[in-house]
Amino acid sequence: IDKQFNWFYQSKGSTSFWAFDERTNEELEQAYSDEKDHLIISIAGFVYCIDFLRLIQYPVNHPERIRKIKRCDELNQESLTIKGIAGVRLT
Ligand code: V3L
Repeated sequence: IDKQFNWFYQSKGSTSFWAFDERTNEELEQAYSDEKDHLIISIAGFVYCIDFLRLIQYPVNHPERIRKIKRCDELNQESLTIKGIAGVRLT
C-alpha cells in the first residue's frame, strides 16, 4: 500500500520536525481517518496521547511535555525542515 500521508512531531525549542516511525504513522493515520479525537499509544515504551483536535502529543504521565504534530502529504512536507525519523538523524 502506498503511504499517502506522513505525521511529524516538533523538535523541542525548534521549528524543525521529526517523522514518526512507520508503524506509529500507520496507527495515527488509521485513527485520524476513523475521525477519532485522540489516540493513546505506546511509543518507544512510553504511553503518549496524540490529540488530533489540538494537533499535539504528550506523554500521558507528563502532560506538560507538549510537542506540536503535523500531518503532511508528500508535497506539503517539502516545506518542513525534517531532522530525521523517530530520533534517528538524516545524514
Ligand atoms: N516518536 C519517537 N520518540 C519520541 C516521540 C515520538 N513521537 N515523542 C517523544 N519521543 P517528550 P529534539 C525526541 C522521545 O516529548 O531536541 C527526538 O526523537 C523524544 O525523542 O518529552 O526535540 C529526539 O530523539 C525524547 O527522547 O516525551 O529535536 C530527541 O527528542 C523522549 O521521547 C531530541 O530531539 C522524551 O520526549
